[in-house]
This record gives sequence, structure tokens and C-alpha cells, in this order.
Amino acid sequence: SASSPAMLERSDSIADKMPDALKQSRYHMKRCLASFVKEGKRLMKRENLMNEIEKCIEDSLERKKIMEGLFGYILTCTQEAAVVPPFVALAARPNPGFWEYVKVNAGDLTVDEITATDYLKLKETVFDESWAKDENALEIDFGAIDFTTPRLTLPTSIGNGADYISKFISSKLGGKSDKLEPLLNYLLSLNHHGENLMINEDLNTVTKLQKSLMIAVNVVSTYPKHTPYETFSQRLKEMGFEKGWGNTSERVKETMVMLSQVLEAPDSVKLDLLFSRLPTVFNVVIFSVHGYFGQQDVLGLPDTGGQVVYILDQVRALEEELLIRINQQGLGFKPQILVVTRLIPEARGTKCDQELEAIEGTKHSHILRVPFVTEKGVLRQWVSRFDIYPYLERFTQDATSKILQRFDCKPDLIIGNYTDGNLVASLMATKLGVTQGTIAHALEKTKYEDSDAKWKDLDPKYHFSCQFTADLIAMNVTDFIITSTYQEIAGSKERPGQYESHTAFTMPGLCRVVSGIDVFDPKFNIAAPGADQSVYFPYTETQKRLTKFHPSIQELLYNEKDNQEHMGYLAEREKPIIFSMARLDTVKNITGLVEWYAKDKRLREMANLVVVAGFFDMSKSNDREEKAEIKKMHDLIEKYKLKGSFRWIAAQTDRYRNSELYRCIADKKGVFVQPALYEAFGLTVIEAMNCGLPTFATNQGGPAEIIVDGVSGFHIDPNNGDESVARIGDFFSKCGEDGLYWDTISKGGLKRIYECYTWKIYAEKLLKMGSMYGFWRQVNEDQKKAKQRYIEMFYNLQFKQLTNEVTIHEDKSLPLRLAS
Ligand code: UDP
Ligand code: LCN
Repeated sequence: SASSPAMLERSDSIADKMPDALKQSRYHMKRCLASFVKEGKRLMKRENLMNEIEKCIEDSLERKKIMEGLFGYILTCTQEAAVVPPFVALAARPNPGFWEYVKVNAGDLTVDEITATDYLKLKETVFDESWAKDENALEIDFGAIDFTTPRLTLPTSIGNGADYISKFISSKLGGKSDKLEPLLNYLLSLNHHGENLMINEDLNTVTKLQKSLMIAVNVVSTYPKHTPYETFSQRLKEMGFEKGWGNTSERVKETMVMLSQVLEAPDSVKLDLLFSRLPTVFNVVIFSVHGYFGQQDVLGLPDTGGQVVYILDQVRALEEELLIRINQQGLGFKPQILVVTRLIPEARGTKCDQELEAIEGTKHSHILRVPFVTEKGVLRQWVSRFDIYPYLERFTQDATSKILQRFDCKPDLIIGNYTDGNLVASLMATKLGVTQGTIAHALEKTKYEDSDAKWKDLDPKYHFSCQFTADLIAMNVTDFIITSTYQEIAGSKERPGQYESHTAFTMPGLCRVVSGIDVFDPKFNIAAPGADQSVYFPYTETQKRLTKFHPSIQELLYNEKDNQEHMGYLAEREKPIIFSMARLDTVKNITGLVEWYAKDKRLREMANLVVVAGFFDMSKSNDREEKAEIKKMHDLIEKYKLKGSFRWIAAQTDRYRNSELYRCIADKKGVFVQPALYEAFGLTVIEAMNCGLPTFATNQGGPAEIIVDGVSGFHIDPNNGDESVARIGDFFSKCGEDGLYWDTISKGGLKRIYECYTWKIYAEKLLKMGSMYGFWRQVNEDQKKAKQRYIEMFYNLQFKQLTNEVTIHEDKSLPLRLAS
């Protein structure tokens, strides 16, 4: 058949196959390439290429044949093409994480394989020719200084970094006993407030340790298995063993046997087991800088969304897990987790102006707030995450001293969140020599098309020059990276991942990043968040339902008078509700959903629409994007006469009532829709699913991985409103025909959640990373130092200069300034 040769040869490189592909239909290829170059320099995306081809090859049979052949295959891999006549350079991605670049001459159809650097230069030519020609243009190449760190090889292994590291380390530890020294040194380094744990200097050689372990196991075996550690601690101490092995003789013995076995013949299964028991983490710092970070009344404020929910749930899960482990280790220590954020004096009724706040649902965890300080003193007002860069260095210094004061020692683990928190975490971790993890939540680069190449246009508004530089620094400094999904790292067959888009990119006029991050680096780990299941539980659990909220939810949904909290009304209350909730950001596409609904007669007949998002009053918002969205929403309500079937509810901040709202919508056999143009993960998706509400979510980003289409919910294409609306409509009509269909999808969603998205699974994974990468940073120390030096230079010479371009906010508390 026509497609089989292409299939057979797919293992070859694109550059090898391109000449044959062109030969298969030289006449048409010439015409297509000529049309690509006829408009002069430009950057074309795959859709643009496809559109041109449609125009050039009019005969649809012929076109089909070509698209099914080699050329068609190459095109489906192509992400973009830089056209610089007579050349068309393709950036092709045959598999997640694998990129190839080829340059085709549109005149004579010759083909050359080119490097990422050469591709980027051609791409720059489209945007800034003189920079592209500058021989001394700044190139950033992290690959060149990191050549000893091992790499995964299979796309399917991406995201399992800790497993890989444990296999790699155990293979290194095998053989002669001197190979085991890194492990010995790691054990010797374990301590709490300077007090040794596990072993002390008496056991400073592998041989001594092995011998003593044998004797100690015999000693411990003489005690009944529930004997508390304290009973025989003195005898162990005389042999060089400190506390941390276990709380009972049974557990101590088990841990000792585990270590003996690892010392005898290391393998990754034993090493993992051992590491899950080592007392490595007690004090944790979690940075989430920009705020509003609080426990009440903050959600729905600009920039304050899932990250806050995620962190508070994470802290609860982490503390619980730490308490269990510390107890099993026989240690009486209190774990301390500090979430460090900015203190905002103008807190708008939130608690973000308080320095210290205990975290609900925990015993020992706190939020610590440290203000931004400039030459003019403390910055009083909220600052958008896009304008935050000038304050971060000083913030790190101030926060570090506060943290050290509170802990009275260094933290064992520092975790950053989002660009700003990750940068601050990197600075602090480097300074103190502490293991670090980062969590992006959402890398901004992939949210806006060509945000790198067009950075100059966007910089006044978004300061992407600072943001992408900070992201690169943090992802390269950190010991490990936590992601919520696979797609966040390496995307899908069709779409590059968020991290992957930092592999090779260019910001013409600023720097050409020829190797920014490698998605095969074993620092990447997928640990998906969950939703707090004591809050977000199925609508069917009637005895747990928070019925006290029902009157206020009735009023929120159905009261017909507009007020501060809601506008529009639902005339036909018996109809099911299409529900959505998000911050009123452009990418969340709430206005898009409203417009789809507004235009679709069938859906308006079948169901009402209710959205929770932002504010109604533009003057209440000081966020650029939010203002524009507010206006758009008002316009849509007018234009499509939505009152009567549409309810707009202002941002909601009570997660208990919100959970009950999801459930009330489920009671009436409604659905949840998450229509974002791009969603990094999408906590609302798992909240809705946890409540048993059938969910339609964007196929752009994380939700595509959370939901198995047609089984645990549905995917919708945010760029194809008609199709999305049709899918929702079809669902309702199918529910009409089949009384069990709604239930099937509801149950499918719940099943998916319980299998993959819970905080318990998350906390176990996180602690494994904390200890495994703590060990790995010691083993890989030299490489880490070399890279660190390079990064320091990048930070000082590039990043700090860029922050000078960002306006320092003045105190806006004066009414006069507020008006401007
Ligand atoms: N949320 C809320 N009130 C609102 C809008 C959102 O409580 O008005 C909550 C929502 O329940 C979820 C989080 O904020 O827990 C949003 O997280 P998601 O991952 O969906 O998006 P993000 O805002 O982080 O981009
Ligand atoms: C930020 C986002 O944009 C969401 O997609 C995530 O769910 C949230 O953070 C939590 O990680």
C-alpha cells in the first residue's frame, strides 16, 4: 500500500528520508516549497504549512497520496518552519523529546541536516536579522557543561527520575568495598541539629560498619520484637550506632539487615527500601512568593489559584507522612514545614499582612510572610507575578535569615513553586548547600504563542525575558523537578511539553538557548497532586454532605436579583447546569465557553450555564488581563441576551461551599467544563471528578492526561468551539436516551481519581525524592559545582541586568496614584 514504505522507514532520520520524500512527487513538492517561500521570510506553524499544501495540490486524491507518504509523515512531525528564501528549515519532532532540524532549498530541493543552533539562527533571521548574523551573539548551552550526568534513553521512562537514579547509584556502588564509600559518607552526614543519626565516626569505614552491623543484629535479636529502642540504645551506641534505625527492636533489626544487604550486593529495590527508612527530612521550606498566599479569602484573586490550594494540601499530606516516618524511626522530633511567601501590607481583607499563621489541619506547619523591601522601604501593595523580579534577591536574603532563626538550623529540603519561588529556592539552596526541588505549576512560555521569539513585543507587559531566564536558572540548579503530568515534561505525540519547549529556543536580541534543559535528565519526576478528599467527596455520600450550605447555594444559583455576588439568572430551574470555575485569565477561556454556549441554540435549550470567575466591576481589578475579560463578559451577556439562561458568579473563596456547589450541580445531573486554551494541570478538573461530576476538559495540557476520553470524562478542543459544544450537547442527549449514561461517566471519573490522583501517593513520592536526590547530589558533586559556577555567571550578568528593566512599584496607597 501507499503508506507502507513510509511506515517502514520511520526509524531513519528525517534528513535521510527527506530527499526521497521530495522525489516521490517532485512536481508538487516544488510547487509547495515555492509557495512557502513566496511571501519572503516568515515563521510557519504546522497548520500554516497544511493550509498552503491544500492550496497548492488541488487534486484531493493526489494530495491524499502525498500526505499518506513520507512527506506527509515528515509534515505531521513538523512543529514549525523558519522560511528564509530560498530555504525552508523544518523543526521536526518525530517522538517526545526527539528533535531534528533540516534545511530544504526550495529552488533545487537539496536537503541538509542542520544543528539546533543553525535552525535557531535561521529562525532569528525572521525576527532580527542583524542579531542572527552577529557571530558573538550570546549562546546558552547547559549541555556543554553537563556531560557526566547520566541520561534516560526511552521517552517512556521520562518522569521516573528517582527510580533511574536509584538504579544508577546501586550499579555504581557494586563491586569492591571502596565503591561503597559514598553511601558510608552519606550515612555519616545524616544529622538533626548537629546531632549524629544512624552512625557516628566510630564506624568510618565500610568494613567496620559491616562487622558492627552483624554484631548489632545479633544483639537486637535477643530482645522481644516490640521492645522500645531506648531499652538497648546504649548498647548500640557503644558500637557506633546512633538513633534513627527504628522505634522497636524489630524495626531496628529490619533496617540493619536492609543496610547489610545493600552493602553486600546493592540493587535498586533494596536501596529504595533502605532510603524510605533513612531519617533525612525534618525541616522543609516551601517557597510560594507572589501571593496572595493565605488560607481564607484569597482564591480567585489575580495570580492566586491552584498553586495555593496545591501547597496547603501538599503540606498537610507531607506533615502526616513525616510524622508517621519520624515515629517509626524512633525519633521524637517535630517535623517543621514553613511555607514562605511575601507579606503584603495592603492585604485587602486577607491575612496576607500577618507574619506567621499556623496551617489548618497540621500540628507544626506554618506560613511565614516576609515583605518585599526596596530602597524606599516596605512595598505595600500586591504586585503581579509578571512584575516581581526586582524584589526577589533581597527577599531571599531576608527570608533566609528569618527561616534560619525559626528553625535554628538549616532546612533539609527546599521546595520552590512557580518561577519566582523556584528562583528564590535556587538562590537559598545554593547558598546553604541544601537539597532542592522545584515545581513549575505552569511554565508561562508555552501559554503564549512565540513568546520567546517575540519576547521584545511582550516584554513591557509580561517581562518574559526575566521569567524565562529565571526558569532556566531554576530548572538547571535544582536537584529534582516535580511535575504533575507527563505532558508537562515531554508533551504528547502532537505537542511538545512545557519543559521540552526550553530545550532549544531563542530570544533574538537577548540570547540563543542552544541547550536549556534535557527532558531525559533524571531529575524529572511525575507526582500528580490530588484534591483534599475530606472536602471534595462524591455527591452520593449523603451522610457527609455539607447541607448547611444548601440555602446559600440555592440563592447563589437561583436568586433572580443581580447583586455583588451574582448577575444574570436562570429562568428554567429544572434544566441541568453546565458549570465552570476559574480565575478570569485570558488562557482560562471562560469567556470562550460563554460565547460557545451563547451561540449554540441546541445547548441553550438543553441546559443553563453557570460560571464562577473574577469580579463584575472592572475598577475592582488591578490586573490587566482580568480587566479585559470582565469587559468581554459584559459584552457577551448583552450581545447574546444571555440573561435568563446564564449566571455569572463572582470569585468564590470557601472551598467547603465550593465543594458542595460541585455536588449540587451533580445532584441535578449537570456537567463541569474546563475550556482553557491551555491548562498546565487543572485542579478544578480533579475537584469536579472527585465530587462525581462528569467533566469536559481542554485537550491542551494536563487535563488531556487526567481524563481518559469517553471513559472518565471527555476532552474538548478549546480552538474548536463548534465541536466542543456538540460534544457537550451529544452528552446531554445521550443521557436523555440512556438513563445510566450520566452515572457511568461519573463513576469512571471517580475510579480514575482513586487510582492515580491522591495526596498520599504524592507525599510518599516526594519524600523518596528528598532522600534519593540528597544522596545523588553528594555522588555527583563535582559536576554540580561546575554547573553552579556557570549559572552564577548567568544569574549575575544576565538575569540581574534584566530585572533592572522592570519598574519598581511605588507605594500606591495614595488615592491620587490609585486613580491613574
Ligand atoms: N478557585 C476558587 N475560586 C475561584 C476560582 C478558583 O476557589 O473563584 C479554586 C479552584 O477550586 C481550584 C483553584 O482555585 O482549587 C484553581 O486551580 P487550577 O489548577 O484549576 O487553576 P490555576 O488557578 O492554578 O491556574
Ligand atoms: C497552576 C496552574 O495553572 C494549574 O494548571 C495547576 O493545576 C495549578 O497551578 C496547581 O499545580
